Amino acid sequence: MKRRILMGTAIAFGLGLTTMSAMAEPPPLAQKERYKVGFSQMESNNPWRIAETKSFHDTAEACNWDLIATDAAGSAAKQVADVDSMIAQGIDVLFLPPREEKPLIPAVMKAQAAGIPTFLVDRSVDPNVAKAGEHYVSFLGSDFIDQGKRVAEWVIENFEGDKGIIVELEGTTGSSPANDRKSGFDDNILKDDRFEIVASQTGDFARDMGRQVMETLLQAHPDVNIVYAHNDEMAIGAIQALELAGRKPGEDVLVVSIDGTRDALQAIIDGKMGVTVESSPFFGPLACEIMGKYAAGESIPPWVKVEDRIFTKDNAADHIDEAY
Ligand code: GYE
Repeated sequence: MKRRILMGTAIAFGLGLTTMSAMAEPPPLAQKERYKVGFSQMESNNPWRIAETKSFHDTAEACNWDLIATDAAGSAAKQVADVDSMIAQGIDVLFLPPREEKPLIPAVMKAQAAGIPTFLVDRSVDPNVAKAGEHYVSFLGSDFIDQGKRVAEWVIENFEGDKGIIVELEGTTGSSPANDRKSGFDDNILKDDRFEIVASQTGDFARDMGRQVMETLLQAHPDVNIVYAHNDEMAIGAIQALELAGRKPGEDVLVVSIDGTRDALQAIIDGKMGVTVESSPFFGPLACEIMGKYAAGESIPPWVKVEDRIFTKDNAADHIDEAY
């Protein structure tokens, strides 16, 4: 008898789950005076990440948050564990920049199962597995394909040589900005047959690795005259490698990238870098606004797109004081 009841429960529970997953939707957020907010940072090895974390801390007071912020130190596995620990601490809402597209999906799913609404910030997850409006509420961030496209268009317009020999420094393998900044750039630059990409390798979005990879690639491709880096940190690393090899960035090599850090704007002012398309790290205020709307029952689009500016020698000096 007891066994039968248990079995019945199991069947009903199983059915419940099937119906639930067919109509998956992100958990709601109650309207409250004060929220316990989780922010799971992936690493803190560059000024962009530090500016983003600071933006969340700066927002906490204005937005009435008790903020729990963690740092996964560059490990996707630790980032998943950090989210687990935040769930155990009873956060009301999760802001997650997933280091890589696939390994962070379990974190999104676990938060959903625990009834915690998740907003992805700055990077996304694989859209074939986890979906906005179902497993998480929304992705707040830039259009990375467009960023890569805008760099390509700028190079097509401003490169003065006959033949552009390009080395590409990719971001973290398996991350959404690395995937999309590559396709956005490659698809557009290769429409112009003056250009050839002779090497494309990851520098993990890090300055030091960008420098090391550039050193190696320079030996194999001494004729390179354009470097496209997926972020400013790797661009600065590449500039160091070029200078060490006796090259003159800005004169015999055009260096272009994405972000808008202080060092990149300074490199543009100094004539060593051509362009950086903005990718803003200041997500705190947007996070506060969108979470408030969600709690108030407003419908949130699956992608809250951030508009990006472009920095060149024409405006870098006007913006360096607000850079990070
Ligand atoms: O460009 C880079 C950072 O995910 C948009 O990650 C972000 C990128 C940003 O480490 O500097």
